[in-house]
Amino acid sequence: MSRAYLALGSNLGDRLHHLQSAVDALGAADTVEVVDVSRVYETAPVGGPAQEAFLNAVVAIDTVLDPHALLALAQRIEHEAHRVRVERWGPRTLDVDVLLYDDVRLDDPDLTVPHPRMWERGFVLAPLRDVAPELVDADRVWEGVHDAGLALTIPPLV
Ligand code: GSY
Repeated sequence: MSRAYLALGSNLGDRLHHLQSAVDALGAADTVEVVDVSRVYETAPVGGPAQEAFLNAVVAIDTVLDPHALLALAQRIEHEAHRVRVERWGPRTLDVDVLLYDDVRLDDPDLTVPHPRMWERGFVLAPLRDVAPELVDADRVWEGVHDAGLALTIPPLV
């Protein structure tokens, strides 16, 4: 069993619903156990065209999937959210990114772990700190990253 952390993001449509659907889909997979979910953060968009604010969160999971199979599951969940992304870095219904997978380091054409830009992104680090406080400096603050006062639910074990 491996511990992995996934970043969720949405800035199109019912953003909280998209994040909760992703958590529920992870919980429904018999290869994944959802261990913890972060608070939900409203975050100013980083990069890309002018666009709406994101909701971001991080999910801690235990899984028997290898990193590539986990990426395939993440992409299936994005697809099932009817992911819309008109342009690169533009608005999207749902992003599910593999951040960390145990201590694995991977640099494959389709998957880099740890996620190559995660350590410079407040919208990733603030929620990651909720579920893995040992990984992120307790004193750090990030401009444009605020607790949205919304909560995600961990699906019950089946
Ligand atoms: O993969 C990340 C998608 N994304 C985001 C995001 O999730 N949150 C914020 N605040 N900005 C972003 N820019 C991109 S691309």
